[in-house]
Amino acid sequence: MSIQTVATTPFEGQKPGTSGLRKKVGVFQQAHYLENFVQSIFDALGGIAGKTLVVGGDGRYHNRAAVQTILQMAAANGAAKVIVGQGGILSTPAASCVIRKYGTFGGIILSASHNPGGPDGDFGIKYNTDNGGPAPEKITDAIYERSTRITEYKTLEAPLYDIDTLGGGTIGSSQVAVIDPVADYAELMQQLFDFDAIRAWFAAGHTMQFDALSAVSGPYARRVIETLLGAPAGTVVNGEPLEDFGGHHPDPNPAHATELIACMNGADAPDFGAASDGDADRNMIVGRNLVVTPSDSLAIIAANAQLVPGYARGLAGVARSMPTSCAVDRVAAKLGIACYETPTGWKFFGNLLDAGRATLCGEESYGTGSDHVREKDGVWAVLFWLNLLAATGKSVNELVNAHWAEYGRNFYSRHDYEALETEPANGLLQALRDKVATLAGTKLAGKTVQLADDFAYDDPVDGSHSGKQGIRIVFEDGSRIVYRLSGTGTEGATLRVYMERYEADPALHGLETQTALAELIAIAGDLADISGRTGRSAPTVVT
Ligand code: VG1
Ligand code: CO
Repeated sequence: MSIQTVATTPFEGQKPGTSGLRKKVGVFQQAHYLENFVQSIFDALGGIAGKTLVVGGDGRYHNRAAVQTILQMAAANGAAKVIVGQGGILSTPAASCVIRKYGTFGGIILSASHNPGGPDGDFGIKYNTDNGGPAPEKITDAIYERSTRITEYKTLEAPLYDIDTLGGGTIGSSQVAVIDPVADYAELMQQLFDFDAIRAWFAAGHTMQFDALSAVSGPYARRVIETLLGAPAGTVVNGEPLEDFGGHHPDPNPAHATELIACMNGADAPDFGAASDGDADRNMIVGRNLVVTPSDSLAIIAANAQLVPGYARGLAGVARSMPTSCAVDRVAAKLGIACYETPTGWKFFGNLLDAGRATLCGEESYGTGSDHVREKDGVWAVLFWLNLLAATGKSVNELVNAHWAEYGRNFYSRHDYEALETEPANGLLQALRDKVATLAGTKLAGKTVQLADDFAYDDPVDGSHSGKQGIRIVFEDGSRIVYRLSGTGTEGATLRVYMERYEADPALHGLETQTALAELIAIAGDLADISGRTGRSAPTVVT
């Protein structure tokens, strides 16, 4: 085995987006492409000599090959040790858990999350720091900067390492530990939730369907929900992680998790339905004929956290991304705790969690989590709901309706326009940016605009500034429209339009969401001239 220094030239566009670098598999398969990015990570960190890294991914196509590349490069760059999930598998929250538990320098997570997989699908890579969370912008900027100037990378000429057999070994002069990808995570879950109560809930005959969408949550959900909590075998469906997710689009929302929705709307639906995404950091919570919006889920979790052992001590604060509905703000106000509003992307929660300012965090995009790790966590959210069901004896529908009765309902929807041409999409956003300066105080379709801006965030912990995080239009009645471009897509541009309206009157809580938001949807379309600028008469995905 010898260390090779390979000459290379920069690739364009190795700029991490909302959550790491995501590209088509074919892009990653180009000679030197992955190597350039991995070396840029190592260089931006000041080298990894003597350090311990965690490596794993969601098992999608190219995961195994990428793990081998990273092992060889870590060894050539002098890493003391690499901890790898067996088979190259680690869900995103499990990777965060392992980094924290073993106090490693950081970790590399291989995933394109909810994006489809397979040879024609997407692949992705991101770096997480020693707190277990996604690298903050100053590090991702440094990685990108390095990638634009890279001239060489180091790798080890070595046979493929056996990542399927548990245990220790060496590659070059680095140690390798192949670990059970589920064990540490399952142990952490047992510290947070009332497993006895949930076991009793299942033993009493309650039923559940967890749809893993053939992605990485399968092994985690099976071990925790079936093995440890005693749910019958078969509770977890599509539980085998497949390289192409069995053709599923592994995004847990009503548009993509159609099998689960059909099941939960059926005559003999189970009591509880849930799904998770490609890398198991997202979750969807479903009752009979009811999908709980992620924003409501965050609010309900916050409002009932005292029922869950790991959170019974109370919440330091809560945080949500800007486009996420304000439902949790009402809970925070009632609890008398802080509520932070951050830009989209989990990396912005890290400082708040580290500083003990927030205990729970959430995003409208089916992401919920807490200070137990530094990623959003799909299986954790499902266990939280199971704990609430077990502790209250109530159904999902009862919990949601009681929440709305107490706090009012924030009707909420996101409209995605996918695979737009980049130029017109950028033009649409720029035109809005130009408009917002003069919108406050004016009326749109009879509604007075209270605030209009391009959201910017000043991190209260380290003072870092993040601008241009989305156009928001807030009306005097508290309803909102938000526009932003996705930072995780791999094809053209994706425009996301978010609409929210608060309704206090319980008599109106049963309205259908799109009906309840019709006025705002019309204003959003007109203000941005969505159909004129994009040529689309309807969104691609409505959630
Ligand atoms: C999307 C979501 C965002 C989430 C991000 C990563 O980003 O909107 O809330 O944090 O995906 O989630 P964007 O830039 O496409 O809107 V995951 O599960 O893809 O790591
Ligand atoms: Co994900």
